[in-house]
Parts: sequence; C-alpha cells; structure tokens
Amino acid sequence: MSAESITAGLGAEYAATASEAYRAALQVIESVEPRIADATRKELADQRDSLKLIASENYASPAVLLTMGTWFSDKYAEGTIGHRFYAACQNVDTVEALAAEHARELFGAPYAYVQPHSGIDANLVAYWAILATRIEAPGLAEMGAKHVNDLSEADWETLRNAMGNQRLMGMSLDTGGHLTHGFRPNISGKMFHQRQYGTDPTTGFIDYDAVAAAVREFKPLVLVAGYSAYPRRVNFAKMREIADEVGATFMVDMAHFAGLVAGKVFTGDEDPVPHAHVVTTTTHKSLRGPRGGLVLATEEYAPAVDKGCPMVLGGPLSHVMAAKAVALAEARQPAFRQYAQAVADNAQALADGFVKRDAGLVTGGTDNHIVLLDVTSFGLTGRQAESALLDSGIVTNRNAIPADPNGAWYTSGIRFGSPALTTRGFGADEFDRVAELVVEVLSNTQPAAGPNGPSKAKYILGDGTADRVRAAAAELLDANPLYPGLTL
Ligand code: DSN
Repeated sequence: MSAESITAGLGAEYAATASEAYRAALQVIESVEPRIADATRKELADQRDSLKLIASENYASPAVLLTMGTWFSDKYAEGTIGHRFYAACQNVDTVEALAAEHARELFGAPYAYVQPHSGIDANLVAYWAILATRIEAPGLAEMGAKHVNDLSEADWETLRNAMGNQRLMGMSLDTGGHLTHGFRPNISGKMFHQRQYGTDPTTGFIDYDAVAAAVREFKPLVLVAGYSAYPRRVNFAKMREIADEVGATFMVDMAHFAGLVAGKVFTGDEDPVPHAHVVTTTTHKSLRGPRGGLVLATEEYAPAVDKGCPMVLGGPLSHVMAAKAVALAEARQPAFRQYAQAVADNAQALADGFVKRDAGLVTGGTDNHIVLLDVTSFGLTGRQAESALLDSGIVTNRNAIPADPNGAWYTSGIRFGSPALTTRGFGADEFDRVAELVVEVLSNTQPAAGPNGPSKAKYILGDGTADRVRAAAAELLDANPLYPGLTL
C-alpha cells in the first residue's frame, strides 16, 4: 500500500497555496479578535503534537476545511432542493444537489439528504420520517384528510398521541450503543417507549438469537443497529431479517464506520445500505469530512426525510453542505479505499499490540476501527487512565465497558480509534509502538486518594513517564506530519 495514497487527503500537493490562504485568513481574524487567531494557531499546534486516538475524530483535508469558510454561511435556504422558503437559493441548490449526488453514488443509495447539522440531528430526522411514514400518513388517510392542518383538534390529538406512543429498540449504551438509540436521558428515550438489546456477557459480541428473541417479545416499530464503542462488525442482513419478522423499520446509524462502508471494507452483509430502510451518519468521523450528518433512505422513506427542514432542522448550513460535497468527492477517489483498509488494518495492529502486552480488551480484539481497553486490568478507572494518557500526549476518551462497575462518568474503559493517525500515515508498526506507549503510561499510573478517601479521578503518574512517552510519541509524529508543508 502506498503511503502517499493514504496521506493524499492531507493536501501536501497544494500545501503552499493552503499556507498562503491560512496566513491571510489568520491576519484578517487577528485584526478583529486576536485571541481567536491565537487559539486557532494553538489548536493546530496541539493537534500536530499529540497522538490523536479518539475513535470519532479525524483530520479533514485543507480543501474540506477551506470550503467551510465562505459566504455560503450567510445564506438562508430552508426547504429542500428547488423548493425553498427563501428567494435566491440557486447556488445553494447546486451545492446541496452535488453533495446528495456524491452521497448516493458513494454509498449506492437511492436517496440522500445532506442537511443534518450533526449525527443527532440526522437521527432525529430519521425517527420523525419513520413516524411520518408509518403512523402519520396512514392515520391521515384513515381520517380522510390530506394534511395535518385539515384535522380537527380532537383528531390531531389522536394522531399526535399515536406518534408519541411507539416503540424503539437499539443497542444499550454500556455495550457500545449510542445515546440517541433510545437512552432515557436523550430525546430518543423520551419520544419512544424504548427497550435495549445488549451483547453476550461472556464474549462481548452481539448474540443475534438473543436480539431476535428480544425483538419478538417487544415488537418495536423501529429497530436500530449501529454503535459508537462496539469493536466488532455487525451482520446487517441478519438484523434486517429480525426486523422483518415483526414488521419493524430497520434503521442503521453508521456514524462511526461510514468511512469503512465508503471504502468498501464493509461489504455484503456488513454494508448497511442495501439492508436498512434508513441509514444515518455523521460526516466527520472515519468518513473524514466536515462536522455534520446525512441520511440515506429507500424510496419509501425519502419523501418524509426530504422534509427534515423544517420538520426537525433549522436552516441548512450551506457552507458545510459544500464541504460535505468536497469530502464525499474525495471519498469516491480510489485512494480512499486504501485509506479505509489501512484504518481497519491499523486498528488490528493496535489491538494485537495490547493483547501481546497482556492488556484486557473488550471482545478480545477488533475487526473495525475501534479498540476498547478494559483499564481495570491496570487497577484504574477510565477517568484516571484518560488523564494520565493526556499528560503523556496521548489523546483518548474514557468509555463505559459492558456492565461497567464505574458507571458512564468515571467508566472502566478507554476507547481508541485508528482513523486519525491513519490519515497522518501511521502504519501497523507505528500502531504497535502506540500500544507499547499506552501500556507504559498505564503501568506507571497508580490510583490516588482524594481528600475524603478513595477517588475515581485522582492518580499519580510515575516520575519521568510523561516526558519519556512524549519524546517517543514526538518521533512518530515527526515522521508522519499533520498537514505536511502547511506553515502559518
Ligand atoms: N460523540 C460521538 C463519539 O465520540 O462517538 C458520538 O456522538
């Protein structure tokens, strides 16, 4: 695999032009609010100088980043392509249509909606589109009305109650699901009567027979698959069969692994697009685009999804839709497939690096881009481990593990992801060295007591560890520079 093809996304080929553009932009910002210019410079330096292993982060290309800084930001365009509530949206129409076309072509989907501002917004659009299609539209027909505004107050109340009394089943948060998949503190757990499926307590893997039994018993209107901390692949064909048994709409949130779908690492039963009625994603994780979301849907659900704004969303961020179009165009290049394969190979190398150093992994390994380390094997909480790693220049996030004894705040796990460092050009040897450095930090960290006894947050990092690890990390980072040639 050629290293250049993986790092091509960082824009080395146009670094001189990008440097000029950024220098000019920072000069302009400086003249208005110098502290923002300083923070912007410092953010680049911090990102360049640390091992970024947060599984949901990446580095977008300068082309994507620069696309966001334009006058499209100033335009209102509520509505959809060719059907806006504002005048003079012809250029926004061009941008939105191009982004949607790239998304449809990239993922092989009949329909794409590129307006969602985030993954949560994409999921809300999807949920309301499913309710509109499955409950509102047939309810209206039964009541002999064409539009909700034609209903009497009493009929509307009946329909509203029907929409607010539906069932949703998704993966539980502690086994790797996402808070928008029916977690009570999130709106998804309040607007739906929800129940969750988990993983096998012994193996940590999804047990499809157990999911099928739970779905048969609960009979949800919506079955959600997808995860933010499950280190394994999902068989979406099997999940669709389970949904079909009870007539559930099958929705997949591929926010984390959209890059692996786009890059054809997940194909066949592991590609959610041919199997789900609705697929949602963010655009900034493994897909390596701007912060935002999108929804893919079958013809049946497309008309309701297309009403995402104003149904759920405020005015579309046209400058971000433009950047989505650029990022999706990048993901359609052959080099992106090499990148996606390297993401999966590197996560494997990281997991192997932990296993050979006797560090405990949830499910014993990975076959996607996530590695979930159980830090109880080091006598630490996730919070202590996250802080000690950060002191040493390793940026991760703490994460619950199944049946976590320390809850969702302190946690017992650290989640690692390979997308960002793979974009920098790290390969399997570098990821093995990263595993070695992580183990070095955690082996030299002790839990410490707080003023009132045992603490889940306080820790003592052995003398010299942070400096030693930072120096070793610097060697890896210097050999794989972020935005090579970009100078501010
Ligand atoms: N915040 C994202 C993540 O880190 O996985 C999910 O919303």
